[in-house]
Amino acid sequence: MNTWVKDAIVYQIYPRSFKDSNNDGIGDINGIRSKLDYLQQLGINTLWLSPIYDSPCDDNGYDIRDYQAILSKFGTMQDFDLLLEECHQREMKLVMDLVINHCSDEHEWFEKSKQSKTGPYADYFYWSDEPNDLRSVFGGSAWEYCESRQQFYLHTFSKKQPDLNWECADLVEKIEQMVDWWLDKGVDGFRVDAISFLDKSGIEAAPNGSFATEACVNRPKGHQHLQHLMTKIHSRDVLSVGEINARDTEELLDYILPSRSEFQMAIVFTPPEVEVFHENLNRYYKEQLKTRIEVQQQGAWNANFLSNHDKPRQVSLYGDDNEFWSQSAKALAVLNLTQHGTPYLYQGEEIGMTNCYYDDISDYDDIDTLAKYREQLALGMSSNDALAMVSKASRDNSRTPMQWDDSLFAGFSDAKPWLKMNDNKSSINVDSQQNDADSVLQFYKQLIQLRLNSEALKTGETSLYDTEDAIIAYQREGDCGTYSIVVNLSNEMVSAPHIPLLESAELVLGQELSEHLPPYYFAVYKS
Ligand code: TEU
Ligand code: CA
Repeated sequence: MNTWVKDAIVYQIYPRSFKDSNNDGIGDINGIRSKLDYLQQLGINTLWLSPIYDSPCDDNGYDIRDYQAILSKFGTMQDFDLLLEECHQREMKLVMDLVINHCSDEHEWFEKSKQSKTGPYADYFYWSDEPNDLRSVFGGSAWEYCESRQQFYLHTFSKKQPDLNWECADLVEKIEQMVDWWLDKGVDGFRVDAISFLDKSGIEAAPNGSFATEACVNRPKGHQHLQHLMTKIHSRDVLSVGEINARDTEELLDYILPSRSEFQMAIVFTPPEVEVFHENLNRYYKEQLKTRIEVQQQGAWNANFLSNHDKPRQVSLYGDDNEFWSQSAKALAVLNLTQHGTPYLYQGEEIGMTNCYYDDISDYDDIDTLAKYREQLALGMSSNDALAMVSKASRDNSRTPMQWDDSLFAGFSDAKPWLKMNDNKSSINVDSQQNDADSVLQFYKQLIQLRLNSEALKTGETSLYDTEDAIIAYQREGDCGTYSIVVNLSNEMVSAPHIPLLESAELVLGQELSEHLPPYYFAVYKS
């Protein structure tokens, strides 16, 4: 693995919501270019862009119509080339989002495949005369009938996202050519989307009513395809991170053990019903931490994150976006930036952006949210209850426009944004935190510098202290010393753990340990 990957601080940008440079209400590439100084001053050295390719945007770009063209609403290929050049001038890396489990039904490959059962594109997708009753992630059947071909095609996600057939050598060659084309342009790696489902051999035998994702998840040929593709990609000086559905540590290690030649690290998708609706998030988080430690002990690297474009905002999910908003945002930052592995920040987490609950379903955009809402109504739930339920886990919580200042559209745009702003933009925004020494933003800057300057926090050994539920405490040991991290991830006062090492350690961040730890207490000690 290239050393820069272990020094990376990755900042995920959801381009549609980051910064709108031409006032059409939609974020764009030139908007990102205008914020490179901000990102560099924050301490970011690597950007990951959610998809910017040409797309009908049924799933906001995760349905690609042309892998080698830029979505016109986001700008031009020339804009992209300038962004890439300006990142490199700043010694920042730029990682793209690679969506190759499926493409758009408007992609040329699908347009041609649906025209003929015998032509050169016939097998680029999964076609069936008599499909079973598999379910798609975004609701309804995972099979859609195509009049022109007189057959059904498989889509694990929306019907506008037909699954690509990785058993078709010609398709795989086309994908590898496209990947090489982006690498030749100088991009610095890929986050690879929904990549646990490439082997569809389990589909026929899948029980009726099961999700297509379950029928295809983490099967042998999927790994074989990945090893072939990723071996080529890793011949370059790149970062690779796979978005996977690992149901246990073994399935996770199958993707990230160096011996597997698949990914350098993984972002593990956790279904909302497991995380968002968990009854004790402290315990859930501690279990996650134990898995990370096991992964590290097995010799694998990992990706640390709390937020992304598919999850609610971390300060609302794990912290407290009300009484202890700032303290809990900082406590979560400590957890995200002091662990083994590459830390991933999601746009807006550095200023403590929160969930945004709309009071009308028509304000929501996300295909997944709307599908789940319809599903609940069909099950007989009232519209109010259905709205309350889906809004808690809605992916739109993390997609509200970035809050740059307290103006009408928060400095994101001069035009009405594509998605409703969060009302708290007047109090939570970059401008108001830039010159506030006690702000969440300034805290992130301090913490990022601490991490960048400490080998122990990047690659040091990790051991977990045995503490009661709300307290998460661990140490990171390296050649340059040992860091001890203590966090009270609750809104209650709790008794302090007894950690002898701290008696001779120096407080680097946070408050001195005392007999009782206040809500969302955090401390980083060095010894
Ligand atoms: O999300 C992946 C994803 O949703 C699946 O891994 C998950 O297993 C599924 O929801 C069932 O629980 C990625 C992108 O991050 C997301 O934004 C896209 O909507 C999705 O893939 C399709 O491209
Ligand atoms: Ca725009």
